[in-house]
Amino acid sequence: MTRKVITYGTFDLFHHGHVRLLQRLADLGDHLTVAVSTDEFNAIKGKRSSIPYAHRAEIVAACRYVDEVIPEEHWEQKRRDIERLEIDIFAMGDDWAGHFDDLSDLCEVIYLERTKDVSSTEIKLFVRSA
Ligand code: C2G
Repeated sequence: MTRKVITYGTFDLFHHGHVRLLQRLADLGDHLTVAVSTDEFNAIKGKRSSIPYAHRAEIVAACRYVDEVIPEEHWEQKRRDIERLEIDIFAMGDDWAGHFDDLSDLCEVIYLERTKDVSSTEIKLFVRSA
C-alpha cells in the first residue's frame, strides 16, 4: 500500500532548509507531492518570491526526494488535494504548527522542525549586502 505524503510552500531560492524538509518528508512514505505556491497565490499570502513559479516548480521537481509537483493556488485546496490524491500524510515545517490540524479528519498531520539559520529572506538580505 503506497503511503502518500503532501506538503505546500513557496520554495523560493531553494536552500538546504527546503532540502532537509523534503528529505524527511520522503522518509515518511513512498510518494511525495509538493504543492508549490503560484506567484498569484504568493500575492494572496503577501509574499513576493525572487524566482517565478515556473522555475521554483522546476527546481523542486528536480529534487531527488520529490515525486510530483502541483500548483498551490488557494488556501482551501488542501482538503480537495488530499482527497483527490489519496494522501495519507500532510506535513509542514513547524513554523506552521497547529495551523492545519483541521485536516486531521482526512489524514495524518505532521509538523517537522524547521532548519535553523537559513531562509529565503536571509539569503536575499545577504546577497543585497554583498
Ligand atoms: N522550511 C524549513 N526550514 C527552513 C525554511 C523553510 O523547514 N529554514 C520549510 C517551511 O517550514 C515550509 C517549507 O520549508 O514547510 C517551505 O517554506 P516556504 O517556502 O517559506 O513556505 P511558506 O511560504 O511558508 O508556504 O499553504 C502553506 C503555504 O504555502 C506555506
